[in-house]
Amino acid sequence: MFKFVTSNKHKFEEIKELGTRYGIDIEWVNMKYEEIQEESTEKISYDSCKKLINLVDSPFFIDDTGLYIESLNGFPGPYSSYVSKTIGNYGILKLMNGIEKRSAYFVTVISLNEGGKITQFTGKVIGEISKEIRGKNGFGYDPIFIPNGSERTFAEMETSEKNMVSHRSMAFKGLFSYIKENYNK
Ligand code: ITT
Ligand code: NA
Repeated sequence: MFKFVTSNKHKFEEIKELGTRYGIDIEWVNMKYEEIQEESTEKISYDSCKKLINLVDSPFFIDDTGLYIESLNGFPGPYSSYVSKTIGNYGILKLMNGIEKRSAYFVTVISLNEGGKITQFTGKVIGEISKEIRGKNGFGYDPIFIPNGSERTFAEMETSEKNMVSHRSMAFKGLFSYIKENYNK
């Protein structure tokens, strides 16, 4: 069975919902690991995966995600976790006060380890930062992110709706296709 190493219960719940639809069983390894401070989500994800090779049985994967706000030159990007814990969604809205150009995107980079061989899968969703905090579902930046084509924030959607368009679901579709092809499930 494939293991998903994350300290974030919400990430696991999203992936479980997707896995069920793809007929792939995922086991949660609830573990917090250190992340290097880097510019690229690919590098952070790769490095974290590599450090876990001797700590978790193969095959396993991790998910590294960042929110990139265009008018803030990509901030918080690789600092998404720290920024969420410090200034949070109110802080982001304050920084964006008076700014009309509100486009932003989420990127997820999954790194899969199979016996020391690492493969990556990327997903992205473009949208905009809302003008107020809206919705109770989801986690992190979900209450301030409206994906293109919707009027609602991710936090105003059910998990299954978020999974139709989200960065994470796009990356996992890549992973799940790979698993189906290579493990003949
Ligand atoms: P793990 O590293 O243990 O998986 P984490 O919550 O630290 O969990 P990330 O570093 O990938 O995960 O997340 C960076 C930040 O972005 C963090 O504050 C999350 O709350 C936020 N985030 C990640 N995915 C998100 C999503 O789908 N919707 C909203 N916010 C998200
Ligand atoms: Na993380």
